[in-house]
Order: sequence, then structure tokens, then C-alpha cells
Amino acid sequence: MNRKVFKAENIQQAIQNIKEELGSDAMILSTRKIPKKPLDPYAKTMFEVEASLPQYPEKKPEKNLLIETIREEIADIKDMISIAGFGNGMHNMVCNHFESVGILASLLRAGVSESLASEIIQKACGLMDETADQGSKIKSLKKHVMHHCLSQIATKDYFNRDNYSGVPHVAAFVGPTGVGKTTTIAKLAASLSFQRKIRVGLISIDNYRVGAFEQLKAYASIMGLLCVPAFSSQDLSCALDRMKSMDMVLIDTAGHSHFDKAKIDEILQLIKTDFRISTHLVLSVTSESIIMKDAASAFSVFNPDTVVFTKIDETKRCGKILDQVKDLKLPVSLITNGQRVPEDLIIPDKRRLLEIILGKGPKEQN
Ligand SMILES: Nc1nc2c(ncn2[C@@H]2O[C@H](COP(=O)(O)OP(=O)(O)OP(=O)(O)O)[C@@H](O)[C@H]2O)c(=O)[nH]1
Ligand SMILES: [Mg+2]
Repeated sequence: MNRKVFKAENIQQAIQNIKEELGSDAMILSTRKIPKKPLDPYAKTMFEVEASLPQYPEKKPEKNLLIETIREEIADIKDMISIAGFGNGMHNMVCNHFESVGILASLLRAGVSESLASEIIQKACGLMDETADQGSKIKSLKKHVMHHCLSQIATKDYFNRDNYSGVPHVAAFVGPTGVGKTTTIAKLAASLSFQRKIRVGLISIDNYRVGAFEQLKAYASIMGLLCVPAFSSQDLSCALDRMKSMDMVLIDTAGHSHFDKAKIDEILQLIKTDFRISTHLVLSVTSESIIMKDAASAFSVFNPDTVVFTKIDETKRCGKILDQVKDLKLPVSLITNGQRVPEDLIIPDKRRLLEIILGKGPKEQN
């Protein structure tokens, strides 16, 4: 404690001196009258006052701050626990770059695979300024992770009016059973004809499932769109001829298991016409990553132009989209987020796609 003794002819003067030197918050510790010396009985009466600088109690963190700190620590512990289940490489990385724990855990929680998440974090850590403080490191890590993810994804507004050149643009949707091909076509047809004012025709070449044509026809009738079936290449050429005045023709195909190469090949033969037909691979994010991968590989015979991800409303782990697009190297044209026709359709840009991948709640996606 910073103590000091002040001497003056009276207490008031001593206190005045204390205030001037130590400030008005100084603490008086003791006062006393200085005894006169026996040899100098006529000396002036003097006083001694001992004072010190004020002692401020240590500021206790405010309640909210305390709760926030506890929350952050619990989140860190949870993140550590979630990472504890992963492989050794992950542990080493986290030990070397402790600031990456939170970001790594959130990538894993979002459904990004262990290998891709650690690859992204490792790259981001390599770009980080090691000498910066913890807060700045986390900020820069987040920034590098975002940049890296953005560099891995591509989107394409494929069904834009700018893409029309006088002849109808013909687009076929292919993919495994039940992923949402027909429903997505209905949503897209509505969006193109009512919002973008594009003339749309629909063709179903699904001669496999009972009622498949009727399903598409029902949507077309509601929207007042032309919809015809075509069960052979000749049928399809005729149907496309009939639709020459359209800007866009959407073709619905039968869904097949990705193991059924023969059935997939049938569709391929069916759509071989004189018309240029773009293809769009439809994958549901409710499928396991490995199944999506196998399906994408089986349907790669179509050489798809874009990929469509459906049913993002049914999972909180859309991070698996990042794994798929990294491997497929295809732009994402559409995302669907519910059963409502035509509402539940997103034509994403890169930022929107990244938000979806990193796990914005499904209800916020609309
Ligand atoms: N939750 C949810 N369900 C969807 C979505 N898209 C489609 N569905 C539902 O998935 C089911 C199958 O949809 P379809 O459009 O018939 O799928 P498909 O790929 O045409 O099926 P097949 O022609 O039999 O291969 C239906 O019940 C749709 O309502 C979506 O984005 N979210
Ligand atoms: Mg269908």
C-alpha cells in the first residue's frame, strides 16, 4: 500500500496537503499530535497524519459477463468432446491450433466430413498470423475458412432468361428414386412462367412408375402449361417439335437406383435426340454422403451441367453439400427446402449456398 506521513500545524492543513498530493479519495490511516521535545518546550504544536492512496475493491465481472464467460467455456468443452470422437489427426491439429476448436466443431456439426473439415482448417491455420492474440487468430481463421469454402463452391442460375437463344432450351432432370425430381420441375416451371415470364413446356419420359405422368400433368394443369408424355426417342423428338415456340422445356425422367446401370442407360438412350438437352443431377441431402457420392457417380454418364440439392428442410447437416460439390466440380443450380409447390425452391448465389452449407436453420431458408 502506498502510505505517506504528512506533517502540518493543524489537522485541516495536513488533510489539505494530502488531498493535493494523493487526491481527494486518499484514505486517512491515522492522526496524532507530535509530542514536543523536552528541550524545546516552546516549539510549535505539530500534527502527523498518515494517509494512503485509495484502495479500490477488485471489480467483480457483471452477472451477464460472467454467464457469457461460463457459456463460452461450456461451448469450448462441448466442442472438445465432439472432436474427441474423431481420429488422431484431428487431435493433433486441435492441440497445435487450439483456436481452431470452435470453428472445426461447427463445420463437423454442420455435416462437413471429418477429412474435408480438417483439410479446410489446416489450410486456414497455415494462413494465420501466429503472433496475433487469440481473439484476432479466431477472427482471421473464420475469414480464411469462409474464403476457402467459397472457393470450393459454384452456383449457376441456369434457368435465366439470358440463356435463351431463339430455340427452346431443353433441360432434363435425372437422379435416384424419390429425390424430388418431379416436384422440383413443378416448382421451377411455376417460377419460370410466373416470375420470369418465360414460356415453359413440360415432358415426362417416366414410363416406369404408374401415375408418374399424371403427377406432372396435374401440376401442369394447375399452372396452365403444356405437358406431354414421351416414351421413346421418336416420341421425344415429336414432343420437342411441338414445343418449338417455348423458351424452355423441362423433361422429367424416371428415378432409378444408382445400382441399376441398365435402367440409367435406358434414359440416356431415350434422351439422345437431335436436340441439345442439358442435364441436371438431382440429389437429396437426406441421403448419406456415400450414397450421394455413388449416385452421382452412376448418373455421371449424363455428364450433368448442374446439380440440384433437395430436401434441405429435412436435415441439419447440409455441410455434406460441400463434400459433394468439391468432388463433383459442378455448379449448384437449385436447392429445394420443402414440399410446397411452388414456394419451396431456392435459386442460390454463392453466399446463400454457403449459409445453407454452414447450417442456417431450415425455417430461415425461405
Ligand atoms: N421435405 C421435402 N420433401 C420434398 C422436397 N422435394 C420433394 N419432396 C417430396 O419427396 C417426395 C418425392 O417427390 P417426387 O418429386 O415425386 O420425387 P421424384 O424424384 O420425382 O420420384 P420418382 O419419380 O419416383 O423417382 C414427395 O413426397 C415430395 O413432396 C423437399 O424439398 N423437401
Ligand atoms: Mg418423379
